[in-house]
Amino acid sequence: MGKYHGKATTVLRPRTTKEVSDIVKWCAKRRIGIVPQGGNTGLVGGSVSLDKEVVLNLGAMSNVRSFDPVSGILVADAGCILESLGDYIAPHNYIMPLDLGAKGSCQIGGNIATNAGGLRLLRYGSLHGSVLGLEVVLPDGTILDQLSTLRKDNTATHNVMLALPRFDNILPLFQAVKRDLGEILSAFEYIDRTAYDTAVAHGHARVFTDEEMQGAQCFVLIETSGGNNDHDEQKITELLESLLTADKPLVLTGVLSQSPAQFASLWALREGLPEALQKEGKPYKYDISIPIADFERVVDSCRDQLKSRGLYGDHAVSKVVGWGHIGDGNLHINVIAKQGYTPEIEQALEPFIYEVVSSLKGSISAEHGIGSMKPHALHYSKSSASIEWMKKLKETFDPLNIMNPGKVLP
Ligand code: AKG
Repeated sequence: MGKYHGKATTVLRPRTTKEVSDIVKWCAKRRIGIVPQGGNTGLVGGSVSLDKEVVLNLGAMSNVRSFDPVSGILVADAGCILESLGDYIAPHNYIMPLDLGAKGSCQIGGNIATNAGGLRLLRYGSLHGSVLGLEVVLPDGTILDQLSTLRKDNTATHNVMLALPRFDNILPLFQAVKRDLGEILSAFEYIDRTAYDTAVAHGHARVFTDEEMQGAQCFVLIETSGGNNDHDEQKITELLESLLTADKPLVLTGVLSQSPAQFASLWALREGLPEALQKEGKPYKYDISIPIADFERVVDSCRDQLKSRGLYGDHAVSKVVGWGHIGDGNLHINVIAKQGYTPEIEQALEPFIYEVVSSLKGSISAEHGIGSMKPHALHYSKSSASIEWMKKLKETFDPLNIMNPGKVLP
């Protein structure tokens, strides 16, 4: 994003837990701040040194320690890349219970540290629910070994992309899909029209013909992951048929992937949204949770807010787009500043967006975390009592405040 600029002069890349512990002990003794860093794919400046702290990069710790194909328990170093872990267990018919666009670079330690949400939260729940144990180096250098073990899953995946004539159809559609697919539904992703058009403009394969696109206001990408391929395929095919032949159809049209390549291509469009938008300018990113029914209205209100300040147009903000995970009420808003970040645009957006979120009793950080971007705004979605207890917890583990100072807490 080019938005956060680290000030570290030193990056350390330990290869073992013992080396991490030695580094932390050494820093604790001298009260040197440490910024733990995984794949550096975060969007809120959480893994960037704000004031010359040492960066402790886990990339050189990338061994799988063990995998038990019967229980499905995987024990891996913090620096293992999410996608590599997926590749490692795939021959045993397993998948990781987490998927996100950054999977080719992000690391499992960072995923767990931030409790990353991603595309399959709907099916597998919060990542922390899949973590059986951790080996942790505490801020005084002590190694806390709490590794233990997990469960089994074999999956068959399919996906379908649907074009909708209006946003208001999303909620009844989500209800119908949940009813018809039940437990095999693993993702239900929303993409607004501008986001879809941007992805196609930057090279993603178009899913619908020009004719089908007429009147399409938004899109939904649905994925199933069940245990029986024939059964799952039948269910998703029947779902599509019933949606297309309904008396009052909720969708204009839909495309069911017919091959692994097409399955991947539908996901590539969805996962490629951040990169496509980045090609158009500097993105202001808001990762919020609000009631699903308000997704479109909130994106529109951001655009109106910029227009009211004369900041909408090629001279300032060229696009305001929304997409997200319907199942979790998680909306990603990207505001594209064509000529770069400016204080005027930031002041128009903040605290405006945080106030809107607060009025809807939502969260200012659905899955990206607080990092260094949002500590000042934490009070919009956490009570002062919660913040006080968060501070007490932090003090308990890290009394010297050397672990990632300046992040999360105001
Ligand atoms: C997603 O696409 O699901 C993300 O978490 C990225 C959101 C963004 O780039 O604003």
